Amino acid sequence: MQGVVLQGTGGQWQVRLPDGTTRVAALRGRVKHAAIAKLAVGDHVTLEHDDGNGAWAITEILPRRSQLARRAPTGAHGERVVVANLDQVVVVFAMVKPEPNEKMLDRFLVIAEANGIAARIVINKVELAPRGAAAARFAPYAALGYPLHLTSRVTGEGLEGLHDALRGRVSALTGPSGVGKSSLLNALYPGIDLRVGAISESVNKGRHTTVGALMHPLPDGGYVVDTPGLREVGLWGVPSGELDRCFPEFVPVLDHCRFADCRHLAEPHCGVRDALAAGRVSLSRYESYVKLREEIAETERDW
Ligand SMILES: Nc1nc2c(ncn2[C@@H]2O[C@H](COP(=O)(O)OP(=O)(O)OP(=O)(O)O)[C@@H](O)[C@H]2O)c(=O)[nH]1
Ligand SMILES: [Mg+2]
Ligand SMILES: [Zn+2]
Repeated sequence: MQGVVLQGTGGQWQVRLPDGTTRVAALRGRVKHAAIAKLAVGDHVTLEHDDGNGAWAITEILPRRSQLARRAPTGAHGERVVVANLDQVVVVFAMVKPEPNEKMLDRFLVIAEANGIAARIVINKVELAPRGAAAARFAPYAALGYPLHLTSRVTGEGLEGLHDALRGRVSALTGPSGVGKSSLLNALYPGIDLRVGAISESVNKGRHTTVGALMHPLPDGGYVVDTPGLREVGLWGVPSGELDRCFPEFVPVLDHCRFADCRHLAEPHCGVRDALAAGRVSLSRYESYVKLREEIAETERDW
């Protein structure tokens, strides 16, 4: 029997079967040693009923199509997978209350790009800003190829498009507190009460085992992943030399750089800086690159 891991705490994993029911299962001894640090929410697993004690055991982890990993807790080695088999990262900001932050947006987009996961952008509370303001401000991101949803929980604008984008996919919703992530999900799925954020906090509280993420099945197919850890995922494991590839508008000009290992900071004959001077790369995005590059340089040695 196969299922999807919805959550895990202290070696007990909640696994959802194709019929929608869930079982609590533990890793079988033989799998355990190799896989204990690797099994993650979102994994597809095979389950067996142990004849001896009637418990369910996870006997196999099926190959992943993607994963988000973060640095292991202090004192432990390597990385921890936060969520497996994610189809997309949905970055949510509000037009006002709180104000959107492009630097933070760029950070989330880079995390998605670095992990080979598609990203889309939701700008909520658009009814609080002058008409057209959100579209104008975020048009550069749409031009980069990131699907852009302008939504309002109050007027219902954009909700249908967002619903279509979530249907049948495994999505991680992320973004600052108060932008309306829970409100949007509750509007799209009445009665489901996802409490994105709230659930993870209460589950984490008072326990020493870190809950990487929680998967919520959606009534019309797909899952929404609540990833308190997306911030911690950060830029862990992104080599500084690969950061430029996480900016889609840099990619076409990278082979214009004279040096193969160009950092695009002060080197002469740099394709990225030429594109910046020509207005084909925005200053805001370039600044994000420089800032993230510095951040990686500080932590890279610890990997
Ligand atoms: N005006 C307006 N207010 C909204 C809209 N969507 C949500 N809100 C309000 O914004 C506040 C925060 O919404 P939440 O859904 O709790 O925000 P969240 O992103 O889930 O926040 P955290 O759980 O803290 O991460 C609430 O008071 C909502 O009623 C909207 O489209 N327009
Ligand atoms: Mg919330
Ligand atoms: Zn360069």
